[in-house]
Amino acid sequence: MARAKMKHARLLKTAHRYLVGGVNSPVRSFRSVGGVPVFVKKAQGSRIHAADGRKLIDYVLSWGALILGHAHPAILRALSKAIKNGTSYGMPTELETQLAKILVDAVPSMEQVRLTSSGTEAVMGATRVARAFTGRDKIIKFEGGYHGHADHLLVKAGSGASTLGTPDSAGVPLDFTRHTLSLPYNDFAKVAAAFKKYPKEIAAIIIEPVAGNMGTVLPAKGFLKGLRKLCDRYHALLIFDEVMSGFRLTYGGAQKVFGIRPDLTCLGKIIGGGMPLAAFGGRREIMKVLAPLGPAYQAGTLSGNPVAVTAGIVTLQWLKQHRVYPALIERTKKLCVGIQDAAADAGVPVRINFIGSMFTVFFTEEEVTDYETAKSQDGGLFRKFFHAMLDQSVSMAPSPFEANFVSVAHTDQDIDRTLRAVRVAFKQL
Ligand code: KE4
Repeated sequence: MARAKMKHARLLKTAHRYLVGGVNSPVRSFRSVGGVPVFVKKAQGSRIHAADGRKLIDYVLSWGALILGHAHPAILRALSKAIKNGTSYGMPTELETQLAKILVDAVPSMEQVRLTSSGTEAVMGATRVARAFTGRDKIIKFEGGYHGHADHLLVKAGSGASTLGTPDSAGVPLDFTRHTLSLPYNDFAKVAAAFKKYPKEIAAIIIEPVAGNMGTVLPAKGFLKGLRKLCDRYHALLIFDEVMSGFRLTYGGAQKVFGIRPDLTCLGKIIGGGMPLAAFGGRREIMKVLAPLGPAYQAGTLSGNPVAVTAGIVTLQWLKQHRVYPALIERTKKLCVGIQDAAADAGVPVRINFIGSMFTVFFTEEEVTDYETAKSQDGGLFRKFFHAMLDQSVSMAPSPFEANFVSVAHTDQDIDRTLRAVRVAFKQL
């Protein structure tokens, strides 16, 4: 193991010279868990091939994008053909219309969509459309919710229902967040109070219908329905940020599972099949405020490029044709119940939140229903567990505030092997 870590340390040292923190996205740096990040050489199915030669069972899966597993043959075949036609034209293609139709057919609340290259851009577009459509400025988000790194959504947790946002990042002017209210997830009373305080000023609520960025946290019974009613009552829009949950729980959005129809939906990750592609969309009457039809500007050089769109089309067609969800959900449940049983046998306090094929192991006795309770977990235990699993060649999300994912490429043998590693890891805590 020491040699493996030295290999990554050497790669990190060189990376540090040219890349800030040696990475292109902070969470990959292992800052939350300590130690040296794993550099990957390649990946296949449920495995990543680390630079040190080890093959790790992967539950990060490019942060949820790879529901079919790494380097899926159908995607590779389609990409190798598509790339021969060029990589990007900056002009419309039939492929984009085909993907848009697939999304509209799969997500009934989306009558029209706009494709982007990242979830951040999709959320930026959706919140701008909501503000343009309603003519209002304020946005409600939830503590522990992450919607990409747009200035106005990098907001510190609010202390009260009507506390206007303060930046949660350097470089974000106070003015840019003063229209953002950040409230506790699952706290309906606080949301109702905010609408009471600002009855004609709130453009939208943006929420992860299943939270994944405080760890996996499910909406309380009736919470999403309550938000829908408040938005209807105060003529605000309900935005579901399904960048992570879209096509993760079922074919379409979590909105189908919970039976709630948002006004706007953001998608990403899975819909790009591992390529840079995201989307936002909603009712035609709302989306028509968007340029070139309306006054709300949004654009992107590589938006809807044929290579990324091809990966998205193949992924979504595969998900629709192969009915992958029942087995995927069953396998995820087997893993999570197995971890819970192992924790009980080892006397380790854990709470596991899981839905569809996403899960988080929280080292706490408390039920985790929001960011506060997510923060009650024992970070030290998490770090030890994370590294004990990595030392046994199981790669999990390197942060206690993230979700893990299972792909259709994960076999029962992978799950059994993971559970054996879990039992060893719990003994080391
Ligand atoms: P991107 O800009 O990273 O494509 O998407 C932003 C985003 C928006 N909405 C939700 C619900 C998301 O989960 C994300 C991005 N998720 C993180 C993982 N928690 C991406 C990983 C990273 O930041 O490196």
